[in-house]
Amino acid sequence: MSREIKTLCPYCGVGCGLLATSDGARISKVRGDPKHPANFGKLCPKGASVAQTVDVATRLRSAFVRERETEFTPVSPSIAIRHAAQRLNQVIQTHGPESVAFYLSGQMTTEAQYLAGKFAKACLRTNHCDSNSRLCMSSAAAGMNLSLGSDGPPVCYDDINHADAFFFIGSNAAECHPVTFARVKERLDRGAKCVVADPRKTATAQAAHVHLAVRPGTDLALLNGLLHLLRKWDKLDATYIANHTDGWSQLERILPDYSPPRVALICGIEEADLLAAAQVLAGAKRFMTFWTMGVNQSVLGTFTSSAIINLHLATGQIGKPGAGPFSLTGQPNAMGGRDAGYMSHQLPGQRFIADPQHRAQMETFWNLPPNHLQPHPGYDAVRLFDAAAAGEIKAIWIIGTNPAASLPNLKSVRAGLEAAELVIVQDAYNPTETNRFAHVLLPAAINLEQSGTFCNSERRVTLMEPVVAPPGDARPDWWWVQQIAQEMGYGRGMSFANAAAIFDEFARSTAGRPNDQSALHHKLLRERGPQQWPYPAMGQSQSRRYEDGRFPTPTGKARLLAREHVELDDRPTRAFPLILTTGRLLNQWHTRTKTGNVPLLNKLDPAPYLQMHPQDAGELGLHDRQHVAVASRFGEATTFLKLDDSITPGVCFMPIHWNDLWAQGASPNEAASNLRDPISKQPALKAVAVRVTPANMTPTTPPQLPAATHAGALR
Ligand SMILES: Nc1nc2c(c(=O)[nH]1)N[C@H]1C(S)=C(S)[C@@H](COP(=O)(O)OP(=O)(O)OC[C@H]3O[C@@H](n4cnc5c(=O)[nH]c(N)nc54)[C@H](O)[C@@H]3O)O[C@H]1N2
Ligand SMILES: Nc1nc2c(c(=O)[nH]1)N[C@H]1C(S)=C(S)[C@@H](COP(=O)(O)OP(=O)(O)OC[C@H]3O[C@@H](n4cnc5c(=O)[nH]c(N)nc54)[C@H](O)[C@@H]3O)O[C@H]1N2
Ligand code: SF4
Ligand SMILES: [Mo]
Repeated sequence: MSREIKTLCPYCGVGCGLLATSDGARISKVRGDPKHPANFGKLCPKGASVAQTVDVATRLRSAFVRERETEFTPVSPSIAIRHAAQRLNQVIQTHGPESVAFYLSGQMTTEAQYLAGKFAKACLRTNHCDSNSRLCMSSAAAGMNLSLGSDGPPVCYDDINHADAFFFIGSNAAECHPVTFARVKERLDRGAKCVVADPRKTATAQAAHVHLAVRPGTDLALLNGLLHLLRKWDKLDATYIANHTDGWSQLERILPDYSPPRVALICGIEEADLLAAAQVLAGAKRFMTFWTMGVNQSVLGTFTSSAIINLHLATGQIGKPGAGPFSLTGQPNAMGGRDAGYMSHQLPGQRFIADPQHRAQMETFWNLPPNHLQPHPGYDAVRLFDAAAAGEIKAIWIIGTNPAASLPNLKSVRAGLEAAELVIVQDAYNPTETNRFAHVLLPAAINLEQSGTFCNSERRVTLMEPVVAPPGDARPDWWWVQQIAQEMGYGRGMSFANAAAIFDEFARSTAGRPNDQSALHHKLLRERGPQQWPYPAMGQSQSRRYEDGRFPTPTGKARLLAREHVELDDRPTRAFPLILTTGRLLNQWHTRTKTGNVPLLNKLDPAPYLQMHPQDAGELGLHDRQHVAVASRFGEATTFLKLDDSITPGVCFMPIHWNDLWAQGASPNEAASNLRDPISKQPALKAVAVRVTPANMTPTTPPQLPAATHAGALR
């Protein structure tokens, strides 16, 4: 008998609720949940077609093991678990616990993120446990922590209904957060105003009243320039500044350097456009600023995030309906992961490894002896693979991410994966660029096949219910972690009956913290529907933070931070005259393991390319659809040329979705910069100086695993 079950879209951080109809074996229909506050029934093409990614030929249905150089052999879950546990124990005995690293993902459930982090940091005692949030939101998180005293956006989706101006900076929300953008679009249709800062005339920019086609890496100058104008026009909120912030005098001191002519010059925009943008903000009763990777993935990502927050603090545009800085969440559960402490400098409940009090609190919570937790933050994602290449990290366990495609510095990533004695990859699909490096390959259940929670962009926790059973031997991510932990002898503290029990422990760990969700549990979420944290509210509003003007900093005030623009190291030179930026397309998801299975999505966004202005192509003697090599001082990628005058001359763009499985060397990350933000350690994936020349590109045939019906696998 068919039933309609409540679950969640597995793609972006908008976190749309889904209703999936299934007879338990097959999903016959998916529609948007009309009651879910993230989407009220709406879905974008990815969410609407998600049923076509479940029972597909590329699902990983069995565990595999591979001894060095030999072929993959299908094995039963119990053999895989025993093998992984033995090999991990061997590595730890020979090289110590800190030779083991974990690389986790914002696409795992909070339960799996929490359990994997606990296993690494509390059981094994290695802090080398990072996640792909390092590539995604670590600058935004660092900016929010520094400026506001806590991670997590202050606003909610409903604020969109109360704002009369919107500023998108480094965000192509029309393609990357389409359902949220549709809400903004409705407001624009009724007269609200919109400014977009992006070097490309994206779908988002096309909806804007003012499009600032900034030179990559100049957003900080732009933001200081806007604040300069708002101050000059007497649009600041002196009372709010005085009562609720620290640092105004230092910030005020740097503003005169950001005069309109200078800012226009730095950003490569017209002064009139800068003034028009400032007028939109000055004329708004309430405005919201959305930012994502165009800001975060830069050496200035943390500073620029703080500069966005400055704009809101100085104008008092925060803590009230329709106002506030909104860092949109990339992955569906990146917020849950940061709440669960899945980065190498974090512990659960927005605690930090480097803080002795926070370590002591978690030692008590986890029943560990004092000083059990390692006191130093572990390696970030990039350093972790470098350390593997250098022979320091000997075992890497990768869950729900595809680093051999998505990290910069790919040569080092591959070298690290080759050099490691033990690579465990837990993925739901095969092939991927990373799977071929595995010694142990574990088949994961996806989120339509398990119960667990995701926390979306507006801090809303939704429970997903299993719609169909996982195929073959696939199991939830937390289950694999728990089984291997128990096999290694960590029974205590790693014996949960189900995802709900893990959630309960995670939720308790947040009690009294800024992201308190200690009163949430699966049953409540099932009965009352998705909820925002803080929960319990403790007298605060759940939908909007900081309404009382108090911030979780030592002084109770938010920090205005004076951050100066500096020129990027990767400026164009004679040898590398263009700036390459990278990003997303509406109908593809990251490395395409899911969206690659959906015919309609592949018809809409079929192939990789390098987007270039015809004027640049003319000067370089290149023509449309030609194969080209894109070389930087770090490496070289190959792709097709696509001429398009919606991009700023001097800048070119490659989507990130097509990597080695498409064609050897197709990933833009072959040429990515290895520079990083010094505070958040976030890689500067949005700007690298390149040269583009004619080349040849050869398609790859994907590597195959031997067929394994789970019944036939080695037991
Ligand atoms: N369809 C789809 N949606 C997705 C995803 C997906 O794979 N596909 N992934 C999800 C994830 S994990 C994330 S993190 C988000 C990312 O969401 P976004 O950040 O909106 O997406 P990107 O395309 O990475 O980058 C946004 C824009 O930054 C611009 N940009 C580049 N350099 C600069 C700069 O220096 N300054 C400014 N102002 N802009 C710049 C680029 O031209 C690009 O249009 O999307 C999420 N949603
Ligand atoms: N040049 C450049 N590089 C970038 C970016 C950019 O803008 N430019 N963006 C960066 C950002 S923001 C991000 S978030 C990353 C994304 O990069 P990745 O995280 O590497 O991308 P995905 O393709 O989403 O990888 C997820 C993997 O997990 C698998 N999977 C899916 N569901 C499950 C599950 O439930 N369990 C398990 N175990 N596996 C599952 C998928 O098959 C896939 O192999 O890329 C980063 N890299
Ligand atoms: S907007 Fe994001 S969460 Fe919503 S359906 Fe599309 S991909 Fe899924
Ligand atoms: Mo991301």
